[in-house]
Amino acid sequence: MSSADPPNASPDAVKRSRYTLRQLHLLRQGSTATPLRAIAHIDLDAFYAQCEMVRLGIPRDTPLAVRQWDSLIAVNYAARPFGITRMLNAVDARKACPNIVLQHVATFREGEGGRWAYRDDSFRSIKTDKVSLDPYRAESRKILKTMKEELDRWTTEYTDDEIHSLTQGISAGLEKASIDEVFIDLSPLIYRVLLQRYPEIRPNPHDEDRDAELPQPPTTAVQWDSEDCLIGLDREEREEDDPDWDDIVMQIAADIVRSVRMAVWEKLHYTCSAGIARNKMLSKLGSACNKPDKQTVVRNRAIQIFLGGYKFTQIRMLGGKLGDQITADFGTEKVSDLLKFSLDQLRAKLDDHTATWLYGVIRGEDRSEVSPRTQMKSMLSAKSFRPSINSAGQAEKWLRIFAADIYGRLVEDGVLENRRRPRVITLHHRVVQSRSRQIPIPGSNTIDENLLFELAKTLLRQVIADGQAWPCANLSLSVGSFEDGVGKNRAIEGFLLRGDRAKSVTQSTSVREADSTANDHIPPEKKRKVDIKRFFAHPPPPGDPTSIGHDSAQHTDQEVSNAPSDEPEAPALAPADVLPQYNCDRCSKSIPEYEKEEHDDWHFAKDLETQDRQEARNAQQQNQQQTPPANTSRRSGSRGRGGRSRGKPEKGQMRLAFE
Ligand code: DCP
Ligand code: MG
Repeated sequence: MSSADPPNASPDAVKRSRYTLRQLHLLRQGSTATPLRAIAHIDLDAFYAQCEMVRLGIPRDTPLAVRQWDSLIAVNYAARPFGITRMLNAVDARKACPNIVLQHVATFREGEGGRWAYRDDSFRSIKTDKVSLDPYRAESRKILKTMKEELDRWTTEYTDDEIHSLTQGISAGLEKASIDEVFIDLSPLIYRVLLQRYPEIRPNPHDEDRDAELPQPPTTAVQWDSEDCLIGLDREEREEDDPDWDDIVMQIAADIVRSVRMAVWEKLHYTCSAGIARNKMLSKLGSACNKPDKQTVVRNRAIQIFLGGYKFTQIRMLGGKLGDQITADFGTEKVSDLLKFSLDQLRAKLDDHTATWLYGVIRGEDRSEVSPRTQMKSMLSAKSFRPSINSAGQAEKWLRIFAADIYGRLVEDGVLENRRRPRVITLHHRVVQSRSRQIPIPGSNTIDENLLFELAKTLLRQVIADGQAWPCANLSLSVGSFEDGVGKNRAIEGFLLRGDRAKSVTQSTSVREADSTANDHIPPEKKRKVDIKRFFAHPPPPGDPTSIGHDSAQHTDQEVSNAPSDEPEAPALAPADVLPQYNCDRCSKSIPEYEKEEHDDWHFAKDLETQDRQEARNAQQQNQQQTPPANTSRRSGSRGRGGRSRGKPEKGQMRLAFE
């Protein structure tokens, strides 16, 4: 097969796909512009409950719920048939299921230092204890690591040398969305597998028309695993039709996700559910459809029927006032009803941007990116007091606990490796109304538990000196305004560079850190010469202009600053001497001719992304203008078909902060 095959040459000619070569190759960079994208959303089943089952070795068929004081915050699947939900309290849960295990979360305890522990009497110790989520965060980290390892295994196992050179440095992007859920952009990984399975689609400099439809894949049926839950096809589609490239992509995605879930089960004994679809919105709705321990595939040809069953108010951003307004304007909450309105009809009642965005969303369009670099902006540790506290001594005991809690989380965040550190510490306290005071964290000090405690005490003294400290009903400590440290900068360089060069930067910078004095004596000219030699030793990998070519030369300064100073030097050879160059009109970069197609694709994808982002921003602004802050919570959206509304926190229960 090649794109040189004439399209529609004769009735017997190769059947054409609905996708183009360009759309297929955009998978390589995980571009949001291709309809062939594959995104997975994986959500742990009854997460905190599973953590306790694993920790305590409790069999899966034993009903268990995790309690926080009298409330339930997680209910395992064995307990759910008894009607136990997070809405029940511990006493009612016990009535409904006398054999249920009610495990209290771990707590910090006033006066017992800064260490959390599981305690038999925590449930009646709300006055002296503070919840710790550390055990669940630790499990979450292990699960994430296992998922990454399994994805890496796919990256390394399923590539021959040619594919390696075509796809070097690219891998699946993973975004941690909360303590128990991740999004994975599988597109780059699937691209590798496709090239492996179908050598005929490997990039070819003679591909003339990249926008012509591809031939259909050389297969007549897709082998789905019997465990996969497939959403039925839209009305006009038929299962017996030959698969197109999107079906193949989804099937590979399902294989990868199944193996990731299996790895988590085999290594750590957690089950999780997944949704697989062409974007984040659809995959998230999908993962909630068949819980527990199942994966749901929303094929492109099934999107309309799938979404048609939802209320649009269940879709992200439509849960608040905007959703209410649309319901009132169009007299329905159903996606299927709204689909009957043309774009012009939507525009008649909504502003242009909202109308366009809504028109796309209910048709399953969502070009939001999976962004692996999401980071916490602040960390907070808090406690409410009933009755209020009245002395510095009492407050200080809690400050010690807050300092320990926050420090533990800073360590997880890489403060010891100097990846990131907070610059500001704030004490919040409530007497009648909430107030806060903050001070900078001195940059010269190593951050540890004691430093945080001392700074917190300083803030407390200031609050007391203000004369408005008691009776205190709520006290909390937070750190924020994070700055990146040396370690983090290195990680970003590794992210921006690709493949072997990224590896060599990472390796070399770590050497430099370990032996920085040894490198300091290398004179600048020496560093530059070695730099040029290394940089041109291999042609730069294809890809986006922000990560390759000229820009990356500046990174190579670091790459070479570790080169032994007595290393013999090869003559510098510029790529322009050996490869025909192409000058891009759009970004004025000069790149090797053979990368032109991919470079054009990059611009094409970026343009679409910019346009999407603008549309999303407009829709968000519109939503914010109409939605009061209380409704903007991550948890305000519902979980989809058969899903449970998160609603308000249960009585007596604080909404817990997620990462
Ligand atoms: N959580 C909480 N309070 C809430 C909601 C959730 O403390 N109001 C915690 C406990 C959950 C964890 O967050 O175990 C993950 O939340 P999910 O909504 O994913 O719920 P589960 O994982 O418990 O169940 P599911 O199988 O429905 O995902
Ligand atoms: Mg969950």
